[in-house]
Amino acid sequence: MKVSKSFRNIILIELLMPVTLLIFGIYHGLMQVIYRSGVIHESAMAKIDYYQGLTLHGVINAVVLTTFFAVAFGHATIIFYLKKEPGKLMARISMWLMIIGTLMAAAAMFSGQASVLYTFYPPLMATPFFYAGAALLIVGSWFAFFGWIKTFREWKKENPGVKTPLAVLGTIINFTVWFVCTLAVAYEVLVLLLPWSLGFVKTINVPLARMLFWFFGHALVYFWLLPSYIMFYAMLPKIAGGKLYSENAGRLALFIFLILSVPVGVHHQFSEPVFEKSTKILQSALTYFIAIPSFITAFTIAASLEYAGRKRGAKGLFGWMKKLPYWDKNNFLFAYLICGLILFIFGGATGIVNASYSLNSMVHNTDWMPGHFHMTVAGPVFLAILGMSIYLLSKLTGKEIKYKNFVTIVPYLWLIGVLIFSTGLMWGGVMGEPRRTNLGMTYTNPDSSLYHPEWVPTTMLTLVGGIIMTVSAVLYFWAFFATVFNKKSFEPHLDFPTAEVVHEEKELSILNNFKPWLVVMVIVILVAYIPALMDTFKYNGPDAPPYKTDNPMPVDLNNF
Ligand code: HAS
Repeated sequence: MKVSKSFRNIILIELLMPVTLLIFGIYHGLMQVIYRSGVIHESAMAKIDYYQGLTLHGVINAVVLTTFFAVAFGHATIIFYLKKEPGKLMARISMWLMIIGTLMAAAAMFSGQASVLYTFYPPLMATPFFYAGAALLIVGSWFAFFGWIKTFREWKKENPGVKTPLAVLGTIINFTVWFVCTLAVAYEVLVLLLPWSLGFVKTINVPLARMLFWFFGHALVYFWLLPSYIMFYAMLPKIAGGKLYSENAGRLALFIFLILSVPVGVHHQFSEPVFEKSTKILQSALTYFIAIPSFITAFTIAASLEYAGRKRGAKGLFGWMKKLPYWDKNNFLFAYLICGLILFIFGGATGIVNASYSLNSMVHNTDWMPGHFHMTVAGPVFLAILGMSIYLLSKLTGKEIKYKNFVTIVPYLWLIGVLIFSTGLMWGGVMGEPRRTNLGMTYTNPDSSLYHPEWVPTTMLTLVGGIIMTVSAVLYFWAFFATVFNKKSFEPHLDFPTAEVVHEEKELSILNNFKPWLVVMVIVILVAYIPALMDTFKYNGPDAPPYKTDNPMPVDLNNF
């Protein structure tokens, strides 16, 4: 379908800006494995220190790229599946707020005034520019959502009784979760962090701030994930040459994400004494429930892929796996989505380990954790973003993709890289190797009295994986920017491969109605978070003064 020039430009800017910034994000990822494997024993390289680089890596890759992509992909799904363009004013306000916010946060990080990592936990303090920039990025994404709600309501009026398309259902659910969870982080930023970093108040309630962060922080991971799930359900079966096994299963999975994405944040805080045991056990149990929609997805998508394989002539129990279009460069999205799914098998299994209250105490704050999350956010999420970004770039500019061989090989290289990288991290993690630590300064430095020789092979393995991942990313950038500068060769348009269902299912009104799910969502959040909130006031110690990463003493606010 044709898309107006202004909307094409909005979507393209929202894809181009984060992919450009991603060059820095990937560079700092490589630097992480170099520092930590003890190849260098420095606290900084090219005047960017370890924590500054780690902050750039996390914020660019996990917050900026994902938020911009979710908005750009959201615009595209709403326009394509509802055949209507949302209001341009809202979309423009959204884009500009996100750009200004990102530039403010980037300036703060590059100038070394915000080395607080992507979780910006107090009592680490950043310049107010960083917090204000992060807030603008989030508020900007809300405006896009407000525009879609209006368009969606109009579509409903014009199409009474018609089922909401699956991709649109996923987009609306994703941004509803996002809106609710970002209210907490907006409160944290505007009411707690900004006044503190502006010097209006001297101290901060650390447990409250961290609890508000994780109210947002775990829902954030599903906000990252759901665009990939939309691609798995609505597009992958068609890309694979088959059909979707069950659309009702997809709808159910998406609605479960709506009710359970938020009330599980305390599972990031099991080791924090401020929460009562009962609060932790309740959120641990809810975390097991939030794995259910992913199990539903695993079975539904595997069945859809099996159907595709059999249609391509596969025989036997597992023969379908061999018949899928892994190397079809004119159908390269398949490679991105299947590699993401394979990584997610391991990412999901390690997540379930994390969710266990007792096992968590073994792995919390060790390298197991980045091992887990690189097989989730750097797995299905990142690969779907890469594949779909270059796909949309080509369609919306009317330019053929350059270096399709590179584009097709990227996800396989990335898959191999991440598997090696995460194995190194998790192997080290179960031996106590700490995360977020410049190991090369001490533990992997033979000249240090703290030298830990057993962490050398694990960090070396991580280095090998990290180098393969970097090579894969460089090939992607090569193809992406070559496509940007390619000549226009066809009429720009928007088109998504859209899966049909294997068999028509009974229409269940509950799977086409947001209201009951929204009510349950509010109830579950209140049940899970009222006790957590009470705990942060009941058991917090004295409020804390600010700190910076390079000094164990509190910051002198007059000289900050
Ligand atoms: Fe997690 C920590 C638990 C999913 C990201 N997680 C993190 C952090 C990040 C993150 C970034 O309970 C670190 C935050 C920090 O900086 O401290 N996580 C879970 C659980 C799940 C889970 C239970 N996480 C994710 C996803 C993420 C993500 C998704 C990003 C997108 N996670 C935790 C916990 C912690 C945690 C604790 C805190 C730990 C601590 O102590 O700090 C579940 O949602 C996972 C369910 C997934 C599955 C897998 C389904 C498999 C599928 C693939 C099927 C394959 C097919 C292909 C069909 C059950 C769908 C077949 C075809 C062939 C050809 C083979």
